[in-house]
Amino acid sequence: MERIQNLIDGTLRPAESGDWLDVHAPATGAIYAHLPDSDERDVELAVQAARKAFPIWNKMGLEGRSKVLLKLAELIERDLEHFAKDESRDNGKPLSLARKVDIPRAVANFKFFATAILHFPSEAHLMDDVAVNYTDRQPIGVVGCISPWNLPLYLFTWKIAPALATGNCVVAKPSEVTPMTAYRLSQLCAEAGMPPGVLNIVHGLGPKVGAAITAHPAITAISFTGGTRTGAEIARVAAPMFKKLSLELGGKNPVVIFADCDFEDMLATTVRSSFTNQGQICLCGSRILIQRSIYDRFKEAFVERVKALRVGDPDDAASDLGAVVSKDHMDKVLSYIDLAKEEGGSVLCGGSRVVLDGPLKDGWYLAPTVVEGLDVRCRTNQEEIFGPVVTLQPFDDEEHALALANNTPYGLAAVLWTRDVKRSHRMARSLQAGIVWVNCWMIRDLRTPFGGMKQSGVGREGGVDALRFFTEAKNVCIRL
Ligand code: TXE
Repeated sequence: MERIQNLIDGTLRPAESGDWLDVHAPATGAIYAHLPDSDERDVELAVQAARKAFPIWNKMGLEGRSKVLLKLAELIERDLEHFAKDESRDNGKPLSLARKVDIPRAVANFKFFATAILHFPSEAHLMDDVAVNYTDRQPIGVVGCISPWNLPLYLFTWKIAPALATGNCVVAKPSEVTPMTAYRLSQLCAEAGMPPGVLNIVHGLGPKVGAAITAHPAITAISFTGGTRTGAEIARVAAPMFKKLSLELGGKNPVVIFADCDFEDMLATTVRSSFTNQGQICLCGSRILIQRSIYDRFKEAFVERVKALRVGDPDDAASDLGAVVSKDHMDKVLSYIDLAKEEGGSVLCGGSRVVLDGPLKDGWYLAPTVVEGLDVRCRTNQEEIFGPVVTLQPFDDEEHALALANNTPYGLAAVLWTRDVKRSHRMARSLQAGIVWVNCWMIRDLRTPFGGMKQSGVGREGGVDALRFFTEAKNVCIRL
């Protein structure tokens, strides 16, 4: 059975503790690998290596760093099929999705930031006959990147690529639930020409490794994506240490459907925005709000489409949904379906575990589930479920739609369906969300600011925002 290793100071090595944790394949429920059960000793070694590497990495300059990151992108692209298979096995997502979205996006993250850094502008401010100011953006030093299990390599690289491009050295922790593709990446760093210690990957549990990264005084900035509760814990420890923090947390995203939308386009996209990656994307729309005049038409057509979705072997190209990421997570989602019923909801389709045949019989599969009849304030409509479960609610007019859409503690994304241009502008301004998609979903331009309002997070990543987050701005003022 394969043993995943930490990457510290350019060396692949086990945890200092010598202990191992199990890695499961969600498709079968079986243990298929082990990962190091690291702790603060491994984080300390990683920090020391990163500090040592910092001047070397900076001396390579923009061009030198850009070349290494582009090479890394090229190597992932070369091994795309292996990466996609590993991602699907580790996470349970359909192989077709890993091949089409996850791994190409990891490649794109490296390419984007490797070139963005070459075009990163700085400002100058001239004061008449007095002085000139310019902004010098320097790397921070050693930064921490902590990532989740839903889009493992995609989100891991979304953090480490800008951190490295701007000249920082990184101590990174992938999710213990899905560590495999970050390990594969660590096997390519030397081939890409990355000096030892520039990127360190410490595997293990959040409360041990993640907490040690958060508390380490030499790690002065932390980029985190994960649950809101974990984000609050990180902020509790890091804020009094005055660390820079970027927190990308959960969502409870509304999909607002007006009667004047392109119905067929909306229907097909809403099936995707509900159930892609088994609903385990922070950007999935989990509360579908439908204008009352088309509520019944939508419900009938949507439920018919959802019933036709195939839950199956992630390796089978015909599977629309694979397995959810863990048994714990499956149980959590099932408990929310029970809660929805207790709260008075009617399950229109799905609502249970799916048991497949043969070697997949113990895998963690859930039927895509649609619930209606719930009040906006109930827990099912307020808390993040993060699985293949959506609720339907009718609304009367724009004002009512907004009241429902904004009535959660979250504010990550919103989807709006209408052919009325003026309404789309009005609604987009008033929806409390970091991103509003109008007549589309999941179109991502890496130059745009990405992040959430309210309990969906603090700060923005992507494009210039990421480059700014991972640098310290210094105003240099020179007397004329
Ligand atoms: O995430 P955690 P979990 C949501 C989703 C899900 C819930 C819990 O609703 O059901 O969060 O998921 C590390 N200090 N999202 O528990 O624990 C952990 O090891 C530092 C939304 O799996 O937040 C992992 O690497 N780090 C989300 C990372 O944090 C800690 C994606 C995220 O795991 C830590 C995932 C600690 N004390 C879950 N404890 C999104 N926004 O996309 C854990 N970690």
